[in-house]
Amino acid sequence: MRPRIGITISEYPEYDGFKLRRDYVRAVEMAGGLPLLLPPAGEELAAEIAASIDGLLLSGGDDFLPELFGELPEPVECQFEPERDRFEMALIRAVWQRRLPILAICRGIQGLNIALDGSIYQDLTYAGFDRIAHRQQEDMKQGSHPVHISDPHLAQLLGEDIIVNSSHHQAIKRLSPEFTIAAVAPDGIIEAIVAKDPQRYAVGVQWHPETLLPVSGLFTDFVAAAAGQDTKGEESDADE
Ligand SMILES: [Mn+2]
Repeated sequence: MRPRIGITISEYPEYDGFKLRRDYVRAVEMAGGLPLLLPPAGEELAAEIAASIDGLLLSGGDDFLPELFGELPEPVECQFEPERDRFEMALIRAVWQRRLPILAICRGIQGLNIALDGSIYQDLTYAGFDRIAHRQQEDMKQGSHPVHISDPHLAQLLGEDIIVNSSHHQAIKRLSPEFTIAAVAPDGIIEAIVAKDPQRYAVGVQWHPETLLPVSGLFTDFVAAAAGQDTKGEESDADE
């Protein structure tokens, strides 16, 4: 049986529906996972949904409401997904409690950080970060800015100095106490985080590995963790 990978999806108010770029589904499938889409639902369903998956992939999307991290809105242009925000906060905390593997992409890394007591910059330009274009003009199939990866496990998978794609105007401000910085851009923006607890698999990246081919090592590593084959060698399969 393939590990069941729950993938969060975006609100699509124009259609009174939901949407997801197919790259996420393709990457999970190619990495050996069973992709299952998780639309925003009632917060009270989060625990039950967490109990029915083996790993959580937090996909990209629009901006988080500032009230979720205790800030008033700044005069910046944002697009919000309030229903999705509420559901994802509950889902992330339920999945965290179950200690399931998590891979968080773009909006996902921000949500993971917010749900576990971190905060984000509401707009990088407004916050004074203007040295690097984190909203690249290039196609997302190619990279645009460098990141330095300091986490040994991610560096082994991806390399220490790599070029990533970038399509975000927000980023982590106050890091959640549950995480360690795993990669930074030259302007100091946090581009990846990993769980402090080595017994947990939780990786967040600010870039979009799902659009890069061949399928990123991040996905195979995450799906293997969800399958219970810990690639870090710190947990044994016999634990369950
Ligand atoms: Mn970036």
